[in-house]
This record gives sequence, C-alpha cells and structure tokens, in this order.
Amino acid sequence: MANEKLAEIFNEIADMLSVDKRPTARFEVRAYQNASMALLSMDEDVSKLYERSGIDGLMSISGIGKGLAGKIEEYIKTGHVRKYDELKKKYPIDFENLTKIEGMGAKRAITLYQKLNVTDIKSLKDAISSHKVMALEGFGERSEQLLEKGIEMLEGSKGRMLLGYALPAAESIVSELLASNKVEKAIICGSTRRMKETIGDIDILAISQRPEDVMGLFAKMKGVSNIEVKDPTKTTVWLDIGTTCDLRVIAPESFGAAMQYFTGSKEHNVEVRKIAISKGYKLNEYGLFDKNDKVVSAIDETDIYSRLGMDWIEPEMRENRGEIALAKKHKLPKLVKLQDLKGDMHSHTKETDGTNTLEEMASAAMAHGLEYLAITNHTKSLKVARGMDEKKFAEFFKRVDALNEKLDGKLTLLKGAEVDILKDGSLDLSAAALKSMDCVVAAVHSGFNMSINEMTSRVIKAIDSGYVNILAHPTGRIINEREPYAIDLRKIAEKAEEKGVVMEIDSYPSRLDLNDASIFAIRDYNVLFSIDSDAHSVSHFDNLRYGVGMARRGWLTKEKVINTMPARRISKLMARK
Ligand code: DGT
Ligand code: CA
Ligand code: CA
Repeated sequence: MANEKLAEIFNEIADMLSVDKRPTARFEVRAYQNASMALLSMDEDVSKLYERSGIDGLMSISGIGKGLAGKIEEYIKTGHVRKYDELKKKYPIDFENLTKIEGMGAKRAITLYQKLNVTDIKSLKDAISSHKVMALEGFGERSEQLLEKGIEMLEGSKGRMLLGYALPAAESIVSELLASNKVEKAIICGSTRRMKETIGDIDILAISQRPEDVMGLFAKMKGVSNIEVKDPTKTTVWLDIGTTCDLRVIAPESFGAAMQYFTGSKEHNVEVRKIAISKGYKLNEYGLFDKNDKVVSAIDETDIYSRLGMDWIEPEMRENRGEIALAKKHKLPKLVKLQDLKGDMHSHTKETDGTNTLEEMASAAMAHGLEYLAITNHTKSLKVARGMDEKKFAEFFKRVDALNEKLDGKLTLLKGAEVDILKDGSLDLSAAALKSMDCVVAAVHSGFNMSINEMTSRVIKAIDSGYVNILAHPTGRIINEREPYAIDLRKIAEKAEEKGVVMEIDSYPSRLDLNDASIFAIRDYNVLFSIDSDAHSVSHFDNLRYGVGMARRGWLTKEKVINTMPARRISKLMARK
C-alpha cells in the first residue's frame, strides 16, 4: 500500500519543518503529522481511492486538505513528493533510525547535523566517543551519556519483537494453513506459545500428509518475503513485520513430542530430559523411547509429562523456575485465564489522550464480555496528554453517571483517574476530587531519572496518601525504548500490602508492566494485582491477553487478580480508600 510510504514521507517532512522559523511552520508540521496518522488509519489503499474518486476523494479523508491531497496525487503519479526531495537535500539525515533513540527528536537530530554533521547512528556514535556532543549548547555531559545509553538500548533490542505483534502474525499464519485444507493440525510453539514479552522468532508446527504443498503455500503467503531455509520438513521465512518464522511439518505420531520440544524453553527441556534419562528413557522431538528404542509416548504432550511422573505444565510456566518440582508433586497452581477477567480498571477516552468517546469505550468493553470498566483519564500536570483538572473531572463524571443510568447494569462504569505521582510524591488532584472517585489509579509519568531511594520514597509517599487504589505500570519501562526507572519493588510491595494497594499488570504490548519477573519476585507478598488494558482506543481491549500472559508467567491464580471479581465486590474493594 502507498499509505505507509506516504505516511513516512509526511512524518519526515514534519520532522524537517520542525526547525523552520516561519510563523506558519508550526501549523504545517501539525498538518503533515495529522495527515500521516490519517493515512495509517485508513483501510483502503489511497491510490485506489484516487483512481476511483480523484482529488476530491483524497480530500474526503479527514485531516487531508487541498494542499496535502495535491502532494498525495503527486506521489501516486510520479512516485515522488518534490517538497520532500528538496528538504531531504537540505537535511540528509536518517531520521527514522536516529529518532528511535530515547531522548532524540527531529530538532536535536537537525542540530547535530548542522553542528557536527551527524547523519546516522554511526556518525552519532563517533561524535559521542570524541565527546563533541557534550560541548554543544543545549546538550551537556548528561545528555551525551543518555544518548549513548539510548543507542546501546536500541542496538541491544534489535531482533526481538513485541509479543503483541508476533502473536497476531503467528495466529494468522496458523489460520491460513488450517483454511487451506492442506494441514490436519497447526499450532504455535516456541516463546510465542509461552507468551514471552518479546519473541526472537516465531515457531509453528503442522501435521500434513503433503509437506511439499504446505511449504509451497507458506512461501507464497501474504507478508512472507524472503525464504531463508527450505527443506521438505522445515522452512524458515522472513516476515514483513520484521521477524523470521520457522514452519515444521511433522509426522502425526510425534505431534506431542514435537510440541513439547519446540515449545521450550530450552532450560525447561533440559530438566525434563534429565528426568527421562533418570528413568532409563530417551526424549527428543520424535518421542519418548525406552532402552530398546521402542516408543513409550509421542502423540500427546500430556501423556509424555505423565509418563515422566509429572502433571502437564502450562506453557507460560516452562522456564525452569521450579515448575518441574511442583508438577512432580501434583501441586501446580491453577493459573488465571483471560476468560476469568470480568472488568478493566484502567482506560482512557477522547477527553485526554484516548481516541474514542466514553460511549464507544463502553460498547467495546461490553463486546469484550466485561461487566465493568474504570475510565481513568490523565490529570492536569500531564500536559502532553491534555490532563484534566478537578472541574473537568466533575463535569465528565456527570456524563459517566448519565451513561451508567442508560446502561442499566449491563456494564458498570467506574469513575476514576490515572493521577500523576508528582516528583515530591504528592498527587496531582485535590483530596476532595480523589475522594469523589470510584477508582484511583496512580502512576509516575515524569522525572524518571531519580535515584532508587528517591523514586521508592516518592511512590511510597503516594501509596501512603490513602487515596490510591492501584499503582499503574509500576516500573515505567517501555520495551526496547525506555529502561525501567530505579525502584525497589519489594519495598513497594510491602507498603502496598500494608495499605491494600493493588499492583497493576499493564497489558499494553510495549509496556507489560509489571512483567513476569517482577510479578514472580513479589508474588509471596500479600498483594493483589489488576490486569488492565490501559486502553487508549476500542481496539486495545484485545491487549488484555498479553497482561494475562504476564500474570500466568508470574504464576498468578485467579484469586490474586482483582478484576476477576464481580462488579459488586470490586466496588467494595475500591471503597476502602
Ligand atoms: P526465541 O525465539 O528466542 O524467542 O525463543 P524460543 O524459546 O522460541 O527459542 P527457539 O526459537 O530458538 O527454539 C524453539 C524451541 O525449540 C525452544 O524453546 C526449545 C527448543 N530448542 C531449541 N534449541 C534447543 C536445544 O538446543 N535443546 C533443547 N532441549 N531444546 C531446544
Ligand atoms: Ca522462537
Ligand atoms: Ca525458532
């Protein structure tokens, strides 16, 4: 589709215009950014739209006026946008990659180009290592160090993709395989089946009588580009979304053994194999065999575990963190499931940085089978998200009350806020406003660079206020972009236990915060968790399954998760503040 390419061009034009000093430039930047967003959210290819309805068709896209429609037309006809080419001559900068570095926006990239001739990550690295960046006005030593850290982070994360991108891609490959009638079974294995927060590559297994046909079909699927390995039973391809996918076709009789083997993790498998050996067996991807190479078990994964004296282990637990000992004692926890969730305690609407109305969010929550939804818009200090003050909340809550009445119990909307925890640990709304709410979610959104002691005291002070119900995204990390801030989660958990504050598992694919390791580390405290979508649009309720994945990887049962409770009990729990 031309949409993505054009969106990228418009975005870059906006970047390059951001240093333009003309008074009207600010509006142009906005217009290009909006047009870029509009193009990305369209389902139809703009060139098709243009073919059908010409320039008027283009102008019917919300956010696209006459000038921009002209640019789109120019691109469709010539493959170029002249304005872009001209600006690009002036600023031959790799904005796309440079601006991925934390702390690096378009303006800084342009300054670095003008002063130091930095055009890409390589030349930025050179400038940093010769300490030229810190000498620049507006940068300094701290800035230089942060940029260096940002580059390390970006490079370290290369190659691992968010579960939120990988899982839907894997699912669509599996459904296409199943729909083809060429396979009898197809399942996702590897880290994707284990719901790891990031995925190195996607692993899929299929059973088929016609492996060659299956591989042929796979290689031709939409989104599959480069075939890296191709043999009769294994094909590795590069997917357009930016990762590789292994597809293995296996014999029906070893399906369970292959599933067990390719689900991993490697560490889990090594332990399981040791148990097999101690019983005089051999275990591999083809099956469990006795001394005479006779098959003991192979078709069924559960049966393999059972022959080894264990209960079947949920994929999310297979990390060799003690699950094998529990499986032997038949003491595995019964993990929380997506279907257990009855509500969502964290969401946003158009009033702040969400994209949908209150009414739309409510219908989407119902469509996802939820019984209650807390609307928790941002508070006044968070200017970028158009945070609301006490008065705006009061007005907004009148609308929530009215909608609740209309909904007549089909969905209960909880009146809440995602209140900012300010640098000194105080909360960004008056006590009276906080008291009037059904659900107060609190979070840190600024001042990330504090020492561990300062940050821990800051958050503890917020919890101690007595107004907070839920601590949202407790470590502030953004996967592949921003490190968690320094915070002592055990001390936080101890305080949360004392005050009855709930710890959030934010399901947003780039957050997943708390993550599995953090949940695992504090699961022995008497704290409860809330698996929230942090939805900023109606489609984000689909993300809840990733939060559930983290909870399961942290071994949480339903009892530990507040939003598995019915609405009546949640209201009681929240009223304790
Ligand atoms: P990833 O792709 O880095 O996110 O992680 P995985 O766990 O998907 O790893 P991957 O794709 O390299 O291999 C898929 C599964 O195959 C892995 O989870 C366990 C199994 N496996 C791979 N190599 C070995 C190995 O050397 N020994 C054992 N026991 N299992 C292995
Ligand atoms: Ca993998
Ligand atoms: Ca693999």
